[in-house]
Amino acid sequence: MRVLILGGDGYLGWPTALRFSSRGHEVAVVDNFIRRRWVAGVGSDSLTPIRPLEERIEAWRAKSAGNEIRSFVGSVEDGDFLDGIVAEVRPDVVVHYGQQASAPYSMASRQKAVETQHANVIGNLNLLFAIRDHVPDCHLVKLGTMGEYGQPDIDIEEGYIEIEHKGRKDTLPFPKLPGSLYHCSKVHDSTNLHFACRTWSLRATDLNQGVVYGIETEETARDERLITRFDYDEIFGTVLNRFCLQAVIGHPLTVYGAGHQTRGFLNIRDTIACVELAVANPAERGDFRVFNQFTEQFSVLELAQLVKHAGEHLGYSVEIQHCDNPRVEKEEHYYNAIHTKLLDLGLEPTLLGEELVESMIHAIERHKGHVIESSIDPHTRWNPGAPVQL
Ligand code: USQ
Repeated sequence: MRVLILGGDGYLGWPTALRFSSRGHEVAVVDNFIRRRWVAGVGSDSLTPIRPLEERIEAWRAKSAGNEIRSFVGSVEDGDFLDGIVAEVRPDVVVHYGQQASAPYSMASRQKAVETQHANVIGNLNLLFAIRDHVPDCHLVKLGTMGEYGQPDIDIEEGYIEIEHKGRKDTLPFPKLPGSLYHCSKVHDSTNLHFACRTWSLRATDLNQGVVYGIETEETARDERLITRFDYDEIFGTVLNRFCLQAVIGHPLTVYGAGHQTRGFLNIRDTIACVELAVANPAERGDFRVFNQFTEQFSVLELAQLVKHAGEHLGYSVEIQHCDNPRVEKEEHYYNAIHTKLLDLGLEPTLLGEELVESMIHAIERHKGHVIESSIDPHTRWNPGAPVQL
């Protein structure tokens, strides 16, 4: 297959490119390196020393005995650029990771909120038109987020819910309660994708992914030059990655508020497995499929306790600190999200346990000299006008 990966220089995009290339597919990646610049702009850097894209691609060619990955440098927000690439590559599959993926970034200022929604919504829209005009049979695999649903007081279904209302019944998109302006952008994307599938008979799978953790995949572990990025700062780091790093450098674990916020989580290795499964089992023409892509639910406090336990087992002294919650989010809530569709396709989850946390801690130890500690504590408040709760 010809596989086009948007955001192919990123945390998940790069390992995905390696996986499809290792399976013998023709892979092309698009990236404008904005994630590298965004992270530098908030005063941080990837913990892992990632190489420039061309060096990574060269290292992969050497390691894989000649596999080529084509690269295109530019922004998905540039509709003519993206249109030209889709016309040239004629992909069978597009995997779209090329977005601003941080909730705190989108809440930091008006400019950053506008930048997020523009990058995400316009980039996705440009892609839908390019697919319609050049490769209408192509399967679009788009990264969505579990955060589109929020935390309603009912079970969360996979994309759709059957509703009975005033004696009539229909199956409709599950209601959305996004938790940040970033999450709102993903809701807008889902609406546009669904519309494009209904109107132009495109085929798309929206992977509503939970919070990803982990540092390496089968392919990135094959050579130091193939490593993927690992963020731990307050804006771009996700919670379990942050806690593991905090344990290693002796920083108290930053639990926001009570810590009973519950989310779906998955290992980076499972992200790649889920994308492979979605690609191997494409949506039908006209079908907008939604998969809830996570393997286990945890509260933030449960994760902190797990990291404390694993860290102490390795000889670290680990303190859990309940900070004033910089976000506006429920800290006590019901949470039960259905996630059977990927399991039905054959996903074998990598379950989180102390051993896995210890292996992450060991991987972090190798790079701890690069940590920029000033980027860790939370400063980005969802509602800067509200009084701080101490
Ligand atoms: N949290 C802490 N302490 C921290 C960092 C976070 O308690 O140091 C809490 C947050 O308040 C939140 C939870 O942990 O309740 C998750 O936060 P996160 O920063 O790990 O993840 P989030 O902002 O939700 O976003 C991440 C990815 C995003 C993806 C989303 C999936 O950055 O791209 O869409 O996870 S989901 O959470 O299911 O919406």
